[in-house]
Amino acid sequence: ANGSAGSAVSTKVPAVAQPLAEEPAAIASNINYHAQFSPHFSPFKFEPEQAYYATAESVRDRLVQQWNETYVHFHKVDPKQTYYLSMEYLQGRALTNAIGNLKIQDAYGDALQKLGHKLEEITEEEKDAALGNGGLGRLASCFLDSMATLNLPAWGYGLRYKYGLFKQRFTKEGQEEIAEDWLEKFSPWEIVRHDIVYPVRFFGHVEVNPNESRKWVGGDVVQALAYDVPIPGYNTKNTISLRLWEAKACAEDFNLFQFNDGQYESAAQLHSRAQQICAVLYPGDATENGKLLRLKQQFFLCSASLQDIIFRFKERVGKGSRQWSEFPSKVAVQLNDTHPTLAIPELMRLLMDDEGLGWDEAWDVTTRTIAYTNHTVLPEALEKWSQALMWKLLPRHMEIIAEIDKRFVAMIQKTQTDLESKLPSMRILDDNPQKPVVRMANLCVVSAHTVNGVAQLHSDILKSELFADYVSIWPTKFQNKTNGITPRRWLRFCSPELSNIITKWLKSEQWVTNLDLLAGLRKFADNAGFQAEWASAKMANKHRLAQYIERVTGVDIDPNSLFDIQVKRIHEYKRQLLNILGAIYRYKKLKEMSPEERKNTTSRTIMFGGKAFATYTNAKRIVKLVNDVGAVVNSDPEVNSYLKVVFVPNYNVSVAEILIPGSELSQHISTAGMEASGTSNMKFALNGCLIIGTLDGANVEIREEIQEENFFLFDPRFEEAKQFIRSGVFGSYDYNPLLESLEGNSGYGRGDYFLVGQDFPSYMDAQAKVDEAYKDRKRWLKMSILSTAGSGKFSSDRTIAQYAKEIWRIGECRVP
Ligand code: NBG
Repeated sequence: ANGSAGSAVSTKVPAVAQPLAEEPAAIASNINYHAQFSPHFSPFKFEPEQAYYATAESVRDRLVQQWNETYVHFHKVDPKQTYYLSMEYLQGRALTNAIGNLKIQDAYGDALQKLGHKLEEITEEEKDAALGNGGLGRLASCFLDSMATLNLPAWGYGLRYKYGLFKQRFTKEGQEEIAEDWLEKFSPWEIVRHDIVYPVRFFGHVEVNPNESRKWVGGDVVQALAYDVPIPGYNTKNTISLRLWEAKACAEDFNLFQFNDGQYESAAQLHSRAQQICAVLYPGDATENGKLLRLKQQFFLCSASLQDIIFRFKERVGKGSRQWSEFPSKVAVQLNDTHPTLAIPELMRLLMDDEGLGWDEAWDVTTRTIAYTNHTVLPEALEKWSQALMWKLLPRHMEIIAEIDKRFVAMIQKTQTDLESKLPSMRILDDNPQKPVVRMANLCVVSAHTVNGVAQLHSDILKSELFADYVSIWPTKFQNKTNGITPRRWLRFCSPELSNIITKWLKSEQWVTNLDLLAGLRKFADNAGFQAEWASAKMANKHRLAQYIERVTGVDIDPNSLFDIQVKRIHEYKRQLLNILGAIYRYKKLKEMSPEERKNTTSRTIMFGGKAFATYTNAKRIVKLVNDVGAVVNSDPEVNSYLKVVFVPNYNVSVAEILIPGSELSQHISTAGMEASGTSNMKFALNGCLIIGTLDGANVEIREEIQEENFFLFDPRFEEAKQFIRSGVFGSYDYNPLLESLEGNSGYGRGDYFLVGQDFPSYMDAQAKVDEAYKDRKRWLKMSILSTAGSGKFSSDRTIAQYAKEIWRIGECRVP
């Protein structure tokens, strides 16, 4: 690896000639300096766009300084370090967050004012970094913020996609997807590390040496080049890295001979093949080509990251010597879902083929290093790769996977004979002659030292259903780590109004890093003064949201109506269909009422947001239905002061930062058992928004924390009755086939699989309770305050502290 060239890190940080500016005047001159001497535009132009880039660069100077200090400190202390491997990071914008975490908002606000700009305005110039699809990617980003804030020695690894999540536009036909070029100009938040480059191989074959050792050779080799994004912690010097890999071909790969012969395309063939790897987030995998590309991406992330991790492990040894058996006491690797599963055979390969370890030693190191988080039980989302494809792309890894499978089978046959009949579904390789596949989740469960779910209910389901057969072999392997969200982005910075009130009444800002302190608000829940301030902050946020809706959709919404929001990826199990059916029913009833009767109803604005995967037909139909309903309802003068239906286009992190603070009711109504956790539910609750939801994912725990009476449970009575039968109260006879016929779900897509019809009546009952509650302002405000007060548990600081203690076994490493 080129990365291994050069010497160890110098632990002496040369002092910066001038300390970074603290005073607004000095900051303004620093911003000016960047506008002039790091020019990206024509001179003498200082519109909001130029002001944004110059400001970002000036903030980056500070980050770079803290970042270097952090790197050197980690190097010196040499603690055990966690590496979070994820195919997705939904970072959103960075400027407000960086300035906020560094606690320099006021100085930067003043500095910009001197330069004729407003901080709030120039932050709008930043494009969202949307290198993720939804909850899983945003969770990874919240985790990075918490790792930095908790001063943990931890890094993220991911891919630097050129095009992130598509931009969503609506036409008469429905949703249209447009490529989102977030790097169109450039990102001021990434720094290319020209010295960090590793080769990554694809295809080729396995060579057996005379001494029986094996070597993967031939095929295509592309270079992985590191781009680092600084992740500052809140109120600490610690600034960690998100290292994103970009794929590059070498100069030698360019065939000059062919080019001069006029064969331009084939001359650059290897270059364009390398470029494809990081071209897009989640390439469509309906075709064989698409599948191959996705698998290449996954391997590219795993191989580059592990080479880098091993390089750092060796670098930190310095001149001394270190045993490979110590690797797990220096390195923890967390797999964010099965997407980076190839890290398992890749670590085995690097240890055996490059470092010369034997199987047993390599297996011991690998299994003590790697942990796996499961994020879904939906069968279609459990990754299975064709064995044929894997043999072709990764022949050495397939040998290793086959060996892991073989040893697993032998272990069962020897020590767990009662499980032999379960082997066909427990094995890693599914040798079904029709379609032999590798089951990635099984590979993770067999190889990882810890497997966790993302909410208590979900973790229970993993143990009782999806991974039930493994529990008796490894009873202590399975854990729960209920998800969390960063309180910085999701309250402190997105709702300064509410934050200030909280700080004022709690008489301290400690809650920002110790969210449990919000429980201290409970005693003010009935206090008229507090309620009035709370209501006015919420109202200010509703006004801001209404202005945004007007600007992007042209629809004029009433800030006095109940703001009811459902935002998340469009999926049948999330049941946006149930929500819109409810809206349709409400519209119909309003039409049937007399004008007098209407005056007694609660006015609502129902907002939807979320993207449908480009080839998911039913999801796109739902998007179209919501838009069509909105068009009719919003232009119906008879009822449109009582009901509006809006689809907010292009939902993303920065849109969420406007929607969530302005929300009063949010919907989390997935079919029970299908949403692993959900994380927006936590963001809404934290912002004093009430939840109408099913007993699914983290809703169960949110309801527990904020207390039942502050949560609109839309009770799936039918589900409860079935659950009652399933619990065995009426004997041990297997009633499942009978119950399933009731559900009409003998096959995915048949019958009312997601129980929309089944749950509709009880959903409408719950909605009626919402309307009643909203009419009683004091009661609603009290519930709203108690939602926030009960949200302490859902800080990603708590989640990450638990991972650090119970899975990674790492401790704080604070930069002095
Ligand atoms: C998603 C779940 C959500 C959960 C996030 C983060 C995948 C595969 N899973 O319920 O659907 O909140 O992960 O854990 O994207």
